[in-house]
Amino acid sequence: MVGVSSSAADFRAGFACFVGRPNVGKSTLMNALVGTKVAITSSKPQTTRRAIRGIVHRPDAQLVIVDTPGLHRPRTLLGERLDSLVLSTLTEVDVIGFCVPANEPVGKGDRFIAEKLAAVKKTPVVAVVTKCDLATREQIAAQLLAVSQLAEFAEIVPVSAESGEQLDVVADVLIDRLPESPPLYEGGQLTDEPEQVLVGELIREAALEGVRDELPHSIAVVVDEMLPREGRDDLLDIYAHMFVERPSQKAIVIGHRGARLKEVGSQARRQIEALLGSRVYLDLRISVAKDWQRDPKQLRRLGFYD
Ligand SMILES: Nc1nc2c(ncn2[C@@H]2O[C@H](COP(=O)(O)OP(=O)(O)OP(=O)(O)O)[C@@H](O)[C@H]2O)c(=O)[nH]1
Ligand SMILES: [Mg+2]
Repeated sequence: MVGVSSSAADFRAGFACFVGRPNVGKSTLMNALVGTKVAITSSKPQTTRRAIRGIVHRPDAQLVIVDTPGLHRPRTLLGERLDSLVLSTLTEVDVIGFCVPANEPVGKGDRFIAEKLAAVKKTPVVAVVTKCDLATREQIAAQLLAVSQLAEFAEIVPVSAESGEQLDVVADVLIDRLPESPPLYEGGQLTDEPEQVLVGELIREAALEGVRDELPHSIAVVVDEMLPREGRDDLLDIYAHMFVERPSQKAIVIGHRGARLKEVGSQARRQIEALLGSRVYLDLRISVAKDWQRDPKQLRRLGFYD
């Protein structure tokens, strides 16, 4: 455990999770609160596929945020697995942050989630109206009202992860609902995701850039090996595999004479080097794992368990 000068009595620590429809800004908000990129983000819905923890350190508190995949009516076995991951996370946290964007009408998807949250009776739910920089004051006021009519919430807070406005308020209302406890993680630790997972996610994020339609959902990445180059302490060799579901998708990702794959590789490498603070050689291969989103065996191989 970590040495802190304050006594446990005036220190709070615990878990909050962010839930909401896909693409409402959950991961961006977690990253903004943590102050670094823990989870990848993209303009494509269903970017997050794991419950990723980011840790906010304050002198009076430690807030562990669990970012979850967007909750939606699933169309594939992967979708079902992700939804059940979210639902099991709900029961394991001290407070739930239900994210609804300021710039889209409250709809079916939000009501679907509000119903699921109502079933978790013991845990307080804070509604977070995200992306407020994309809405006018009037729109934000109307959205706060619309959200208040969805269900009973402990609080409703508007925020913008982009501009940083109200980030401190979101942290405050979540921390208010944490138990008194000594810190759960070492000071300075920002996530407990293994490096290999973060690296795989950065590769997937780079691959999501510029692809459309169903393709973003079809991409999965596995990092097979990460090891220092023999005889060198300044270079890391990373062997990774990208999977898509069909040969036609493989052709798109590779691009004309391999141009796209090369671009994805160098974009990912820059991000990985920034994360690890080391030079990186990235060996990135691509294979077809036919219809992996619907195949229990392939899902297991790609790290999605039931
Ligand atoms: N302008 C603006 N854009 C935002 C804000 N928060 C998120 N975004 C954008 O919204 C898109 C989705 O953000 P994510 O954080 O990936 O959304 P998510 O809810 O984690 O999505 P899933 O993981 O797919 O469920 C990205 O293009 C973000 O840049 C915000 O506060 N302001
Ligand atoms: Mg996300």
